[in-house]
Amino acid sequence: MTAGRDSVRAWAAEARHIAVLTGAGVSAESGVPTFRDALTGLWAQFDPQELATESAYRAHPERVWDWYAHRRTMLAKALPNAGHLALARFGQTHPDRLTLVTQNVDGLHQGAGQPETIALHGSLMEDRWLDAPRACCNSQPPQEGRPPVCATCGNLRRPGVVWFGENLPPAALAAAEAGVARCDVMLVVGTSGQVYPAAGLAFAAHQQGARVVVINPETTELDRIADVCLREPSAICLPFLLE
Ligand code: BJW
Repeated sequence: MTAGRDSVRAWAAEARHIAVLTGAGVSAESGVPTFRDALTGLWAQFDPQELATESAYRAHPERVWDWYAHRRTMLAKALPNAGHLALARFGQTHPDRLTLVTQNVDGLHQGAGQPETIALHGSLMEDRWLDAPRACCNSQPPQEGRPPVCATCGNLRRPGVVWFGENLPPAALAAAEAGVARCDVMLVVGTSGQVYPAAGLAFAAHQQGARVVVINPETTELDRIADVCLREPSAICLPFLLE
């Protein structure tokens, strides 16, 4: 693997279509914690099975709702960083040449000016009904509470994110797959590549012959299919590659 950041910059400039898959690391420089970083990642402090599954929510709705409420509060202070902004500027300048797919639920790509971002794992800033809403759920606003509940049937609001064991939004996954199918360069940025089906998008790009570039200060599960691994923070690397 001899190509470096200058080669990748040239590939990006020449590419017909670039697919980008981002993960939590792209927001690390905005102060948003990742999941799996050994010291600072959310899963270093919390057990995902006790927080990021539907069964955990049904068992302990207050605990899980509070954890998400805390993360929402933290996120309210976060701003897009130079990596988000570089991607957004590229998308604005070359709207037909970019498919931006994120696993992040923080809305920072959209906030940077890329509203077409495909959000595979939902949004931390939204919520929805846990069970299919009945007429009573929609005819009156949910009570204030933690979590909000329909006063008539007891249905709960839940965070609008995708938990383990849940299907990804079908339209988002289909749009991501279609964008990847068009790409000749794929940037895999700030993700450990451990979570599927998102990580499978990089394998699809590799199998169709696209150049795959991993941007991450650490090693990842996807390095073995990468043409190049750039061991840099994304807020430094992406502006160099795309501007
Ligand atoms: C930097 C940096 C800087 C730091 N610059 N980089 C196939 C094989 C095996 C398992 C499965 C499979 N298919 C499905 C599964 C099961 C499961 C899964 O993948 N499990 C694996 C973990 C083993 N997948 C699912 O359950 C998915 N659903 C599904 O497949 O449905 C079908 C189904 C139905 C029924 C039964 C089974 C299957 C859903 C996955 C949902 C993931 N949800 C979460 C939580 C969202 C809500 C919340 O926020 O609380 O999504 S988990 C968490 O991981 C979050 C993330 O989006 C996701 C990915 O994490 P990410 O972004 O990669 O973060 P990290 O922390 O892992 O990595 C950060 C990286 O950044 C690191 O590498 C750093 O080095 C780097 N970094 N600073 C650049 N400055």
